[in-house]
Amino acid sequence: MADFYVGNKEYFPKIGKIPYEGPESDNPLAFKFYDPEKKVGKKKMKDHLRFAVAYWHSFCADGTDPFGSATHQHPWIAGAKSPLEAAEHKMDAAFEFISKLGAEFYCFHDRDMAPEGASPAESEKNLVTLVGRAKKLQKAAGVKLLWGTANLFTHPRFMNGAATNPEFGVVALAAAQVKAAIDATIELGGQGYTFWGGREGYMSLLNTDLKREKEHLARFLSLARDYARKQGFKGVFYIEPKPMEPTKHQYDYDTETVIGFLKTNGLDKDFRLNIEANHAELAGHDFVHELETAAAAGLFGSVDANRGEPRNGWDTDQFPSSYYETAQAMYTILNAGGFTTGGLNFDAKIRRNSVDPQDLFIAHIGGMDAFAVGLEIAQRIINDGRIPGFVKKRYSSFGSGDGAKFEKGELSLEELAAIGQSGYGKYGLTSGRQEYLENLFNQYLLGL
Ligand code: XLS
Ligand code: NI
Ligand code: NI
Repeated sequence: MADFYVGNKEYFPKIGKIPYEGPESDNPLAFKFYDPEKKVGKKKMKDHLRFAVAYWHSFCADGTDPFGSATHQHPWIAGAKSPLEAAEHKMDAAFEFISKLGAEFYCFHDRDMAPEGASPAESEKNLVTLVGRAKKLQKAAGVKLLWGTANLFTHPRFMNGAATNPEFGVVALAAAQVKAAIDATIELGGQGYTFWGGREGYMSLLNTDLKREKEHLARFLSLARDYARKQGFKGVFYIEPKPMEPTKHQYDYDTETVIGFLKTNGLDKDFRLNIEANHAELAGHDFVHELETAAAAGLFGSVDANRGEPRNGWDTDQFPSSYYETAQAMYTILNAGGFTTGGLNFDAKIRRNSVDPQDLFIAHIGGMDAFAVGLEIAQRIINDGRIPGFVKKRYSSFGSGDGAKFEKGELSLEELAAIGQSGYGKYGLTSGRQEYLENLFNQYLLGL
């Protein structure tokens, strides 16, 4: 068990590689359902699920909340002589954790990995140094980068926004940061690059030119896309919708809003959606609604896997645990063809009072098990065919004859009206059978 680490020092010495032990196991540090090599449908579990660890929550967050100070003692911080050295230790711990957990991917913000310097040039130099280390550790740990991003919300200079800041100078500074973060993502072989518009929105319309800010956002994203493509980036750009927090209103409110924005600005060829469960909830939607909406537009990309606390109105970022939700999500994802460049990124944090080193492992194990269960249920629903068959049949009147003509745009409103009148009294009272389908879903949930 000992000596299993990839950096210069072992930071989780009491914990070895997390094994799969099956549903009967009472070992909290083992998978009960996530069996990476197990085949589900045509692919292995690990290739369906493409789990990623979020650098920021797992290795940077320390339990601080608006009412209290840090509770998590990170052993990798102690003894470091400079912020850069602390970042190196943190990185060693991160890759040790990810490889012990057996996740294939990770995601990061520039500032999670490397400290801000005294100038943009120094910040970039710090990032380049840490990226060099990450490249080696990725190889040693067998871990890949799902996506990178720039933190354009923590520093005070971004208090009025980044790409949508009313001061041009700040927009330009944000560009310097994004350029460096794109370079880092390319260098690390990242399969995606994410934009989450933390402060791209407004606190009050009394001081905001909304039209101009949205145009600036579109311009900024286009420039970033063009730069990355010029540098040879082949991956996917993601927008991660969230309705609010920290702003009163974020321009990337929800999936439907982002689809409209991307299409309006000609960005829908390069950008897809990165959907976060907790953000869906804050927007007043089910997680599966957001997934289905993105998939319907052909713009589904990736997932920030977490859950909210339905009675709270903020981004609690808890680890996913509901089989009902993971099954619904995986059913939609499988129907959309599964992940290509995307994956399930645990944008989730352990609670402030989860202070044991093993809590971080246990949280991820639970999240991975929950999605493994969801995947198996979803595959069961597809194999059995009753639910998809029901939906297909429900729309079968569009499969031929006048219904098919309507779909192809071959009927005028007059023709449609005449067909309607001739069929009067024959249609409309077909049961949607929602309760039957919900009961079926519950049976699949129990594996019956
Ligand atoms: C915050 C977001 C953030 C993004 C990455 O609410 O979820 O963590 O995923 O910037
Ligand atoms: Ni997120
Ligand atoms: Ni979030």
